[in-house]
Amino acid sequence: MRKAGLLLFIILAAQILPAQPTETPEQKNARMAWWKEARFGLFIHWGLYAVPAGTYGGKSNYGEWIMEEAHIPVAEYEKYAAQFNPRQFNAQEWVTLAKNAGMKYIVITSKHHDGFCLFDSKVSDYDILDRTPFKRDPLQELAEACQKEDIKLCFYHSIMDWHHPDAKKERFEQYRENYLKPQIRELLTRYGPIGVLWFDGEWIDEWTEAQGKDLYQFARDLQPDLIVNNRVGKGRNGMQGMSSEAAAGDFGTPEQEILQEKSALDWESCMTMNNHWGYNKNDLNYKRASDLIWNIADICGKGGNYLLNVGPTAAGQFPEMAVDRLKTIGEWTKTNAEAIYGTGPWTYWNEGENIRFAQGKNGRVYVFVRPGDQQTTLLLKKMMPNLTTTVQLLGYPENLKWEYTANGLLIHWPEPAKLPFYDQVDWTWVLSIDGTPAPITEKPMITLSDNKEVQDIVFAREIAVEIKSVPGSEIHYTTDGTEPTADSPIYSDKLHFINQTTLKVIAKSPDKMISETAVAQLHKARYGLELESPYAKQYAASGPLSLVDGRRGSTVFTDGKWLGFEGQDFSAVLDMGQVTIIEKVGLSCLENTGSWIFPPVRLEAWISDDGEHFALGEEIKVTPPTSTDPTRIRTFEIPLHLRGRYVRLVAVNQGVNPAWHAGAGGKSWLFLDEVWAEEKR
Ligand code: FHN
Repeated sequence: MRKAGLLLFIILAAQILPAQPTETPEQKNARMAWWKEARFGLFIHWGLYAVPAGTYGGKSNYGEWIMEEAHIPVAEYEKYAAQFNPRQFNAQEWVTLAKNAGMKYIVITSKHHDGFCLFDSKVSDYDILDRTPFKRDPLQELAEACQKEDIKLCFYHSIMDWHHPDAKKERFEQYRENYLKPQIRELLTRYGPIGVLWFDGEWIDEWTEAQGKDLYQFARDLQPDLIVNNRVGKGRNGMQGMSSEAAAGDFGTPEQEILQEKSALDWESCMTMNNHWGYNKNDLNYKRASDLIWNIADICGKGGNYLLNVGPTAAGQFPEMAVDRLKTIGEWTKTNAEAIYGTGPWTYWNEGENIRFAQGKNGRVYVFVRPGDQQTTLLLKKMMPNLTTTVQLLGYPENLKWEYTANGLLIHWPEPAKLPFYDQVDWTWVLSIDGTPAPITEKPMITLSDNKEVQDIVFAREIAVEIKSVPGSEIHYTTDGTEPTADSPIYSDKLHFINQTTLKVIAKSPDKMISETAVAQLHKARYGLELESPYAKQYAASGPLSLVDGRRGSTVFTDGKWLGFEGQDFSAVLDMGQVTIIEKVGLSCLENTGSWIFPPVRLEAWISDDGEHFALGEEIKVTPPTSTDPTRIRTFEIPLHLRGRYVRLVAVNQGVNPAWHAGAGGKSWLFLDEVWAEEKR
């Protein structure tokens, strides 16, 4: 009886206790060490979408989303599999190109959103072995080549799946338990040690943070040393990519962007070389190698990793323009390896726009410099030399001359023709210096009278700001956007503004270096505006006055410039300040139906002299979209030529997504930025 009781206790305990003891920070750091050291990896988006190569139905701007964006029926899309026969695929060649570029790991799409598996899955026949004439497992061949070249093999795997019939709504649990997790098991038990599982497509309504935590643990139980990105759960903050530390996943994933400042968190910026992740034969808009190199420098200064993407062709080759850039990058990483791998953020991460710092384990500070053409000297204000300081330029045979002046460390630059890579445009050179951080005055803070910090604000008629700094420091400022210096006006009391202003402020304590510059953009609203409809807090821009600050949102709906209205009409009253002839009113909105963002179905303009009694001036109807077209910004204007002081602008939301839409019946969004009224000149 006792034995049975003990056995029962062990079984019950196994169900309750976590599969693995909670990892200590030291254990996590040990697990992440190779990844942090690696700094630079290759992203590969490869699949059936390489067959149409971006073109379908007379349009040619597609990438790996072609099945969704071109509304290709599943049965038709599946036919690409019979054409997918990458005879020129050579795993060794791909791995060698990555290694010679200085990349230490490769993340390849084992399955993207289209559901096609680039490996031989036993839980599906929608894979490269069963559906294509290729009959080989490229992931197996890559695993062998990566092992041979000491490159970490990693997999990108999409949670979202447009092909599997269960991957939505009430049958999603069956998909997750009987398909998604079994495939993760295949990927983690068949190809040897895997460096990273890079999840994506987590934004779907069916996926939850709890499922993410479960999938994270499921994967780590299969390979305890595995690293998993933060898209395994729902913690990601849009394309900015970072999440709270409590969220599932080991690192943040900024996409097509780099963090604004250094971060002590683990993060990796993923970017394309051109404008598409998947191969688009018409997209020749590749970034310059020197710009891709500067991204590495910028990321080194901010303590992150760089995952740079290539979209191979259906024949199995990297596009020539991608190969060209990988080779140039490789020359740079080879020369500057000691500044890239295993370094971390220094005390300061930058000095202006064209200097980044990184700290080496050897105590030396690396300075990434992207100078102008006629560079003869370089002034570093944030670094103090020692008596024995040497300044080396990596790849250059002699130490550089320097002197320490009142303004900082002045370094004499070699003659251009003597520089390594001197013929490259906008090149990044790297210095190695055994200097120490110069003491710097703490950055001042620009606040409103309620002590709320101001960085970017819209005001109606006037605004007053105060500047706070460390006691004993002198505060200097400019209001024309120029950089303040010790010769700029001294701040003594509250500043008042009635016009658009860029306020820049520095502080200077005795025996310390001038502080970083604090900047506040003060935007004056072009009109009085009273917003009459509630907007979503997660799409609030800088508040209602963002609609009349003259700045427009981009096509990225998460850029912080748009006001979002979920299932809600928009209504606001513009105050022209006096009775006048109002020629027209207008607004700009975002159309991104893939993200449930639709244009209004009707616009109305109502006029009033007193702000109380309004009469309908004009209304226009808008034809709703009938398909998911590329994201665009749309502008609408209503001609009025009417006398009045106030104009109420109403934009009627279509309410719910139309029947043709993947999210049919869901609440439609209105994203608006900039509403305006034009007076008779
Ligand atoms: O939808 C995907 C996209 O196709 C691509 O895979 C990128 C790469 O990170 N991730 C998603 C968009 O955020």
